Amino acid sequence: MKSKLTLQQYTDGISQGNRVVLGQAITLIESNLPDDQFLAAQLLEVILSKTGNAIRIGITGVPGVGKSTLIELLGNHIIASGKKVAVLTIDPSSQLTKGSILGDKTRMEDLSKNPMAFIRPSASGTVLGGVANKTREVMLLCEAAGYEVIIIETVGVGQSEVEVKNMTDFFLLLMLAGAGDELQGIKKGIMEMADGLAITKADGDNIKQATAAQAEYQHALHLYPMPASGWSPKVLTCSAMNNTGIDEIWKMILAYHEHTLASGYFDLNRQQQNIKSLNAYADQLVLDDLRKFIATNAQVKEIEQLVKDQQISPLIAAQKIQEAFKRDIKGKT
Ligand SMILES: Nc1nc2c(ncn2[C@@H]2O[C@H](COP(=O)(O)OP(=O)(O)O)[C@@H](O)[C@H]2O)c(=O)[nH]1
Ligand SMILES: [Mg+2]
Repeated sequence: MKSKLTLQQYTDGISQGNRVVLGQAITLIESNLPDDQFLAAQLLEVILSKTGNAIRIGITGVPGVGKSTLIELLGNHIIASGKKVAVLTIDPSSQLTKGSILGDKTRMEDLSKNPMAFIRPSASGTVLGGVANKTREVMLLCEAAGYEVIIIETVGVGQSEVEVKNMTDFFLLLMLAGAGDELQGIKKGIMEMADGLAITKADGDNIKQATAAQAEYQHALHLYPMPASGWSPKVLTCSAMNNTGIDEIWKMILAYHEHTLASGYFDLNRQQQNIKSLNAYADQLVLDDLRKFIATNAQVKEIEQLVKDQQISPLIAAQKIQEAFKRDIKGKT
């Protein structure tokens, strides 16, 4: 599909907080057509000065822990305090199952009807530039459109939570009481990444267990060294069913925000995240060039044949390709 709007129309629409245009701009960003990508890059450049003002929250946890249900309530709660909220979901499995995003949509039905909210499932894993940078770009568009809080939901499996940690200010890990860490599929290192933990479904017969888990995790977190943020992660309990603990979660995020703004860590972290994003783009661009070179260069074909015939080792062959690639670049500049 060809993009129908001009750069000016995208920019104006987004500045006015026009949700339809915002949606179209996101589609543009997610497009793999070279023309669209060119326009998308320009758009991101133009809106840059209007970005960065939101509180960016990442929420992770195994499927079924209650992320979407909590986000619906938390989103409405934040909106009630007067802030516009955008929710982006990254679900690596959605491509296969096709079910979970639909499920999310229904569970966030209430929030999605709220004119102060914007909900968007992320592009699947096939987009150029990777899911992480695409999600980041979508987040920037939402900020330029006036959303003051961005919530990114990601499933706590695979690489995505590291990527989400790298694009958010506050990383919230949701846990179930009574299930061991292994059972929950929580990889080592995720706990250390969290700025806050919430034990979900603390309702009915589960309340006692949830409170016990809260103490247990709080103790476990104390054993970790103090994070660079200077903020010691808190553990809370919550129930979306009973609507309890939601305000506490929001207050924790605000306290973190104030704490890190005052210490300077907030800006430092954002700067480091910008550099990480730059590095990811740079890797991607150089890799694209290299792949193109490998696919088309005659000398590479000869080197490949030598590897097939066991005349040279793959490592030496790779070094030869690197040298040929460098010569090729030099020849062009
Ligand atoms: N008892 C109880 N069930 C909940 C709560 N929050 C979510 N659930 C249920 O847990 C299931 C998974 O919730 P969902 O939000 O889709 O989890 P996600 O996969 O982490 O996004 C759903 O059936 C919810 O109704 C809660 O606070 N209490
Ligand atoms: Mg979900």
